[in-house]
Amino acid sequence: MRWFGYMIHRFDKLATELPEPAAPNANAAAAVQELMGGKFGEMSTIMNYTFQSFNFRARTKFRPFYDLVTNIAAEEYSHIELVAAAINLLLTGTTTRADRNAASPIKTKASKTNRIRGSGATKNGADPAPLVDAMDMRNTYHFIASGQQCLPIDSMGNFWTGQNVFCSGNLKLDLLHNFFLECGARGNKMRVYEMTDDPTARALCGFLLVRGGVHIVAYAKALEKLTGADVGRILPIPDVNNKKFPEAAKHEEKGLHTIMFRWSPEDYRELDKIWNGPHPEDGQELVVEDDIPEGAPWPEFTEEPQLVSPGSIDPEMIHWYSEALAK
Ligand code: MN3
Repeated sequence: MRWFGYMIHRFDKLATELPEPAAPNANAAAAVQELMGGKFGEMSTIMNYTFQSFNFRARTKFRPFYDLVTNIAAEEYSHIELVAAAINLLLTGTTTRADRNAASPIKTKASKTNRIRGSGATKNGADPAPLVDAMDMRNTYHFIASGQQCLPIDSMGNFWTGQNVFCSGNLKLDLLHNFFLECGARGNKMRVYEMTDDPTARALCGFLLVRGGVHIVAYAKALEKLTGADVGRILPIPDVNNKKFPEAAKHEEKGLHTIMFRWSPEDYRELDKIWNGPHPEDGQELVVEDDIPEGAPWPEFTEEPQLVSPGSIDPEMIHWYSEALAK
């Protein structure tokens, strides 16, 4: 098998480790959706840079710029994955676990309308509603359209749209857009951070502030190399340094804000023509690393039987699987 001929090389790892939520938190998950499917979310960054890379003209002449946009597009995949994992961690356990297929009848709290005050019992023997808590959650798609999982939507439940992709074909304009997109994304991350003190959401925002910060500096440097303008002088946008956020500062202490990873074993060799010199905010030297980060394991997401998620499995298949494992 020849690994390096494939277009996409995927690893079953997350970009960074996410802690368990302090408690299940569906409304924090709804807020974090902005970082997935919002106008400035990770779906927008990946699709903007992907389309710009597909459409890039005169690649030989503008090789460092092509390499930069294309390489950053690859990193954005890991950001979509990480946002998904954070949302799914926050949603796990947000409704009462109950299995309608279980031998004994499901025992959960009664729905609000049928509840007998202070008893947990229902009037007239009404069937309990294990998803009743979802009635008060900001995003009911999480419980109706998915099994308490992320969707390609923003924090208000609007589905992501290709209208968020800007791809003018003019390099200066596209780079200026990308710089603006990353600054807008940064503003959104900061505000989601300020909305919740949940450790999962804040770890996500902290990491994305650092890696998104790399992309802000990358597009600033690209505009500088293309035009001579000193774009780095207007940073940070918005006007708070990443080091003010503890979950971002811990990554910057290890220099994560100075590294451009090369997301290919063979290609994108000219990143260092743009990614070089001092970081515009703290003056540390920028470096291209030829290896991608090791990553962290995906969390194991518990079954949610009240949503029949993931549902049952053929007993013979379980038997076959346990036999195969025993060998
Ligand atoms: Mn990103």
